[in-house]
Amino acid sequence: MDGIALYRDNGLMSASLEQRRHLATAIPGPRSIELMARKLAAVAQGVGTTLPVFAVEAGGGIVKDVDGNSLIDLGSGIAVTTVGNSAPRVVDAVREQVEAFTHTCFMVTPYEGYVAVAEALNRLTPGDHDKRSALFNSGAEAVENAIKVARAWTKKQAVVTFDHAYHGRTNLTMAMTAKSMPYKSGFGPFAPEVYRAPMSYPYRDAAFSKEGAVDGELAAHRAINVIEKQVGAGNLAAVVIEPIQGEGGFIVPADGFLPAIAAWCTANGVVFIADEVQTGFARTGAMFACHHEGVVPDLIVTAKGIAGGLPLSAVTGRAEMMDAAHISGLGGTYGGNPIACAAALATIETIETDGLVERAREIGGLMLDTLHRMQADDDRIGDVRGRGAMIAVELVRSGTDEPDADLAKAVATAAHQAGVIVLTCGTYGNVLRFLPPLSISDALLTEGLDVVATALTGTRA
Ligand code: PLZ
Repeated sequence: MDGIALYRDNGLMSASLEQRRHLATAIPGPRSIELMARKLAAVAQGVGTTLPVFAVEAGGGIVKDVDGNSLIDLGSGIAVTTVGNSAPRVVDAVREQVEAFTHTCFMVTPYEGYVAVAEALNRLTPGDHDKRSALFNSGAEAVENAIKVARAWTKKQAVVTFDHAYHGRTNLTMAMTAKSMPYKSGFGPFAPEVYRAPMSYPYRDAAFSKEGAVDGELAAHRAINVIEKQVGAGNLAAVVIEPIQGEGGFIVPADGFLPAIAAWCTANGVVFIADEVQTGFARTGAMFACHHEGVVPDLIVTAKGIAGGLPLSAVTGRAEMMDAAHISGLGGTYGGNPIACAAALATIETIETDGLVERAREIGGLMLDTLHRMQADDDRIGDVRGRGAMIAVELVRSGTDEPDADLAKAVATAAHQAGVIVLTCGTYGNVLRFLPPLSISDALLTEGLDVVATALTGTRA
């Protein structure tokens, strides 16, 4: 059996953790309830919880909780455990590294793992130009560093991001993120020189212009017009965009939108930055989402799926731009930690050797089929969209395009109670998103989607 067939039939890790949904107690069970009481007493309430169960073990397509419940994982810890939780190669690499050394600080005494990760990123990211990479800890930190590089290279300051964008929770990335609640409200003042342009959002643009909804170049023209009039290329260091918006609602821009924005940036001396924190590393059925439209970003920001669950992020880009930051201008104590780098190398090897880009495409096909069938029977599914293993449904009030956040919440909660981890997102909070680990079997994935379908039908009663 080839690599993918093994994944399809059994999921990865099937030997050590039974790949079966099983409810031993109600969700949450008594031990989770106890732990939740401790959490409330010890952890700041600002740190929220999607599912009130505490995890003890995870792998393949399953997350097991403290009460012995086994849940189907359609969230991957927000698009992180793409190769699966505790993926075998990652576990071995981490174990070996943790026994050798845990930290020296790459800026003090460097080590090979960091360099090898940079080489892999330079090889795998779009474009065959000369590249350099720098490693950090979180997605937000990498986004901030991409802006530092763009400003150092262009000697300009302004940054453009888009409606529905999400780039993080630090001060600069809060300014770049669109949605106020819960990300920004009350936490200002925000970093200056951040401007917002209109996104191509086919499903919602259709309300204004049927043509504009499907014509990416037209939507890009609208955005470029705003950028030229409200900012001006002469002031603009960078345009930052998620090729498929994540937290904003899995918004796939109309074909031609990304290439047109990228081309405008190139023609105007503006650095084009792709934030592939959520879309990167095989998630969308390509190693990076930019590949789908042949877009070559100047800088690409990666994190999440890069290291199988260990905290690591990166900025990769044109050598001349990356090297515009002066010596010691970039860094941080933990950036490119050796354990995280070992995990990243094992993750990349797993994606490449086991054919996980292809597996993401298969998973996408299966999800789209199922969700389109659900949509045919239920006009509250306004839109089904996404690529690869990054698929969502946008829920609306029957017969309208009015967002229905209550419905999304009700369906997610019912799915949770039935033992399926599913996440919501979207500017309007009305999107159910599916981000299964690529280590899930077809059977578990199908069962998970069935549970969601039953949860949706149940809300009609
Ligand atoms: N850029 C495109 O999706 C993180 C956020 C979860 P960090 N998305 C999940 C939450 O509610 O905090 C994300 C992203 C894109 C940047 C980030 C930020 O990555 O690793 O969370 O800092």
